[in-house]
Formats: sequence, C-alpha cells, structure tokens
Amino acid sequence: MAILETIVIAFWAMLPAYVPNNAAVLAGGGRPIDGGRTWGDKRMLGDGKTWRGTAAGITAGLVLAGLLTVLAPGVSDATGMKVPEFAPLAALGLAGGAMLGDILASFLKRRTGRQRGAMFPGLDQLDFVVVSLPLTALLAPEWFFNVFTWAVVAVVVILTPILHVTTNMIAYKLGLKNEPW
Ligand code: CTP
Ligand code: K
Ligand code: MG
Repeated sequence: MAILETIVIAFWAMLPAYVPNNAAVLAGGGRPIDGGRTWGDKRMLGDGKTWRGTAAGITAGLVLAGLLTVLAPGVSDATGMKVPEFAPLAALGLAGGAMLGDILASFLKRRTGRQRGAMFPGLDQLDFVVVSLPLTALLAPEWFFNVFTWAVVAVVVILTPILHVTTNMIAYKLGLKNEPW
C-alpha cells in the first residue's frame, strides 16, 4: 500500500520535530528567553518560552533521532519499504526548527495582542512544520529531498494538525498543559 507507506515514513521522519514541543511542556519553566523584555506595550515572547523548555525540546528531538537511527529496520521484504535514518544535521534541522517555529509563533501571537496561552488556530498546529522543514532542507539538503517527497510533505501537512490536537488534548486531560491546544 503506497499511501500507508507514505504515512509511516512521514510520521517517522517527523518524530524528531514532534517530540520537542511535548518535551518543552514537561521540562519548561525558569527564565523566559525574552528575559521579560517588552516591545512597545507587549512582551516579545512571553513566559511560555523558556531556556529550559527549549533546551529540553531540542535535546529530546536529537536523542530521539539518534534512537530511531539505531532502531531503523532495514528494507522490508514484504513492501520494499525503508524508514529513514537521521543524518545529524537533519536531526538538528527538525528538532531545532520545531522549537524555533514555536518561538516565532509566540512572537507573532504577542505582536497580534494575544496573551500567553491564547489560541491561534492554524499557527498553533503548523508553526513547527513551517520552520523545521525549510531549516532541514537548508542544513541537510540531500537527506531532506531524499525523504520528503511531495507526497510525504502532503501527508505531514494533513497528519500534523490531527496529531497536534490529539496529543495536546491528552496532555491537558493529564494536567500537564494549561490549555487543550
Ligand atoms: N515551554 C517552554 N519553552 C518553550 C516552549 C514551551 O518552557 N520553548 C513550556 C512552557 O511552560 C509553556 C508550555 O511549555 O507554557 C506550553 O507550551 P506552548 O503552548 O507553546 O506555550 P504557551 O504557554 O501557550 O505560550 P504561547 O502563547 O507563547 O504559545
Ligand atoms: K505553541
Ligand atoms: Mg499554548
């Protein structure tokens, strides 16, 4: 099944970009990146973007990429399918880009007058994709264009919001997150 294969590859390839947000929620706290600074009458990023959360997020993404690379099964006899191993720069692009996208989204939220934790539909679900994919293409072009075919990108754009909404709802119910988005 070509479509199933595309979904598996998309999910696997995006895991190092998915996990940083969740790790940041678990580890977040402490000094905000903007150091409390404002621009005009609004915070630059807000208290929801911390050094600790960001460092934990990037670390979690890199560690996961390493684990997946070690665990990656060879080519499947049945389907000819092969999930990607992660080049170090690809892992950095995915994990770092995810955190950078989230930070840029908070910057946009503050500029548009949204308080910390406010919802910004669309941006909330795709901010990390919009930055992690181009950054990975820049840092590890050969790896990126080999793995992220148009079909994989299309699956990522559809799959990511669904996964994002689901995991954030679970994190909210578990009391780990203040809002269900
Ligand atoms: N977090 C963090 N550092 C980050 C990202 C997230 O410490 N770089 C932690 C914060 O405790 C944050 C929580 O994870 O409150 C939830 O993340 P997110 O929903 O992205 O932040 P919000 O609090 O909603 O803030 P914003 O409105 O700026 O998105
Ligand atoms: K966010
Ligand atoms: Mg939020």
